[in-house]
Amino acid sequence: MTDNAANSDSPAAGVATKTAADELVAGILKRDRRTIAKAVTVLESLSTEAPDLLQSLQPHLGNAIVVGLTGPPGAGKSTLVNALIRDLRKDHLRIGVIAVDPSSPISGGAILGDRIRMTAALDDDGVFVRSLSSRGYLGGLSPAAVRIIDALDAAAFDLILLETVGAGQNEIDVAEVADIRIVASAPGLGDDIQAMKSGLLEIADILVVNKADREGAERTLQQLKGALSIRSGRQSRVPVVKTSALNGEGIAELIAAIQSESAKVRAIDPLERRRRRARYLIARAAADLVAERIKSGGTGLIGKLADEVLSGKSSPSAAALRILDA
Ligand SMILES: Nc1nc2c(ncn2[C@@H]2O[C@H](COP(=O)(O)OP(=O)(O)OP(=O)(O)O)[C@@H](O)[C@H]2O)c(=O)[nH]1
Ligand SMILES: [Mg+2]
Repeated sequence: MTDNAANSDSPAAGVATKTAADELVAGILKRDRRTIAKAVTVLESLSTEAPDLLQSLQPHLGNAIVVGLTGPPGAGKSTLVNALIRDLRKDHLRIGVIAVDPSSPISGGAILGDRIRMTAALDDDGVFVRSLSSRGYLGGLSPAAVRIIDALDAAAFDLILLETVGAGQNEIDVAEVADIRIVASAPGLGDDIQAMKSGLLEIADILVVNKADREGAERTLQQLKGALSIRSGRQSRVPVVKTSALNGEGIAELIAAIQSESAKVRAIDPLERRRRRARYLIARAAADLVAERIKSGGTGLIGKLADEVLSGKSSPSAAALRILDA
């Protein structure tokens, strides 16, 4: 993938991309499905019109609520998305879906699977689904997802469901850009609770035990409740919902939990919610840059601190703080 944005340096190219961006925005505001798809592709691949498009979208943002749905591979996230779409459409809510395809070997076939399951809604103008592959994004997967959120927000989707596998940090990060975070688990994934570790429990606003129709669901539910009960503050009050995405059990309760969280999100200034996403993107970029500098810097302060960490005189965090304060 190349960064075509560099081509827009000449004044003529600037005018052309501005016009192209305005046309895209006009189509998005009319909720034209093909234009939305085109705009999403422009933002996904950061093509020439992307910077102008992002700017032109700004006055039309702030309505959508982004719901991150994450959890171990095979927990039933895509099936849950499908079940949620089915029920939410009964209330005429417009639903956008960004599915970050898993690359895990456990569910290697899921890319096609997700498309097939979700295409049930493809002739419905109130639903838009885009799958993103986990690799090859200029500037990273999370920034690509955040850009796409803007296009779907302007296209008046009320809820944007962001499905990611809670496996690597990048995927958890994607869920961090959400206004509401749902973490799904299911019995029989091996290490039930273990699978929820690596920070997943901590980020959840709503916990789901899916596959309620399977043996062991009640045990997983009790394990999760047990894990929450020893936590304090907000985490101890996180609702745990048992669902069967296959037969629809518990989906109404899950939607009620989402609505209850949405009410809290609506009380926050939309600009502040978008600023949080921007801060997150800057923090990510900063972390990458700082790490690169530190890893390549062998002399000066960094070299001295490396020796101190090596000898046990400084801890890595104490050394990091000294670099930030320098
Ligand atoms: N019995 C039962 N099976 C389910 C349920 N929900 C999903 N499944 C099945 O579990 C398998 C995985 O479902 P997916 O929806 O692809 O799971 P996922 O979490 O999206 O998986 P990845 O995207 O690969 O991480 C599929 O075979 C589903 O049919 C459920 O409630 N009950
Ligand atoms: Mg999936």
